[in-house]
Amino acid sequence: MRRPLIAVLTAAVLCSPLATLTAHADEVRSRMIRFGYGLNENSNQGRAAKLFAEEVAKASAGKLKMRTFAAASLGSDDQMQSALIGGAQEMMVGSTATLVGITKEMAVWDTPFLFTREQQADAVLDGPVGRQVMDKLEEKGLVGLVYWENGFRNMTNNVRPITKLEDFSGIKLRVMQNPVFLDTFKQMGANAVPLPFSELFTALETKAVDGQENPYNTILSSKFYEVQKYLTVTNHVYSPWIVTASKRWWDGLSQTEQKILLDAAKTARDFERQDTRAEASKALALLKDSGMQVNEISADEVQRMREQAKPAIQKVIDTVGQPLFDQVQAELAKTSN
Ligand code: KDG
Repeated sequence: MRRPLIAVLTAAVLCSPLATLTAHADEVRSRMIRFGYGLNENSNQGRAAKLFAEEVAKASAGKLKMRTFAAASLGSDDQMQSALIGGAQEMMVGSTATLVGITKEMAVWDTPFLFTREQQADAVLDGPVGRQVMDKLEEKGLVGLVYWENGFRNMTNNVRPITKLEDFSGIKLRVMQNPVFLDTFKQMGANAVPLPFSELFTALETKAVDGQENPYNTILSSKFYEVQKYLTVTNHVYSPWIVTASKRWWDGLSQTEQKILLDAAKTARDFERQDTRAEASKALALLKDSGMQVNEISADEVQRMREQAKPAIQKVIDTVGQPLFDQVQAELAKTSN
């Protein structure tokens, strides 16, 4: 019996290379995804990682199995970044600051005093220039999905309360492995010591360094209050985290699999920002209860810090280029309206 023309045409299309591509575009295969991060499981970073994995499993009917690895168990941020580039690990969340050696444009987010409110950071990071900087990762073998929030960074140390610029003098201060942080705190008069986050608690405990700077949530979840006496509220930098994937691995995913991961990363981002902000004020109260001596640095002294940080800000401009720096400033100006 002659088959209707439509049946013949349908069969031809379904067996065509286009159909095969389309089928692959929709395919969701069983995969194990290793997602590494540096903070403890009981932290804002850990809670967001857990939700991310749950959302991925839910959206893929359990086919995409994301296993989360806390406390730098897969390595420090820079080690995990290398593992993603080499294809030895699929995904991670970590600091943008440690990516500067891979993609120099990431340094723009380390600019001292760039943001003064979280809402400014959300608008700029989730806007066109945040995406533009993230896309620069691809040429180095990484795919940026979304930014999460580490938060505004504050100073802790065991030598003295920081009440004025001169109090930084001589403090051995651990900083992230990043030239802007190194320059900023050298300008402040501290003896800046770059170390991976995974080595920080031991360095504080053994007095290899006197102090460090991180958001309240991190100071609490990493138990720095056990080895740090003074906490000074400086809010000197807003730190983003960034969720990244191995490009070598990502490019092998179907469009549906990529969309599942991106949508889940965005859901986890929105949760993580809310959780981080809600927990930050609680963390500060708990740090005070733990016996840390907390002080606010005056607006005049913050202004002196801003002045002192100008050469470091110029170094950011020299590193990322004036056009990108100006683009970020233009996006920032839109948020204040
Ligand atoms: O792995 C931990 C890092 O992602 C992040 O917390 C970086 O703030 C950071 C620091 O001080 O190293």
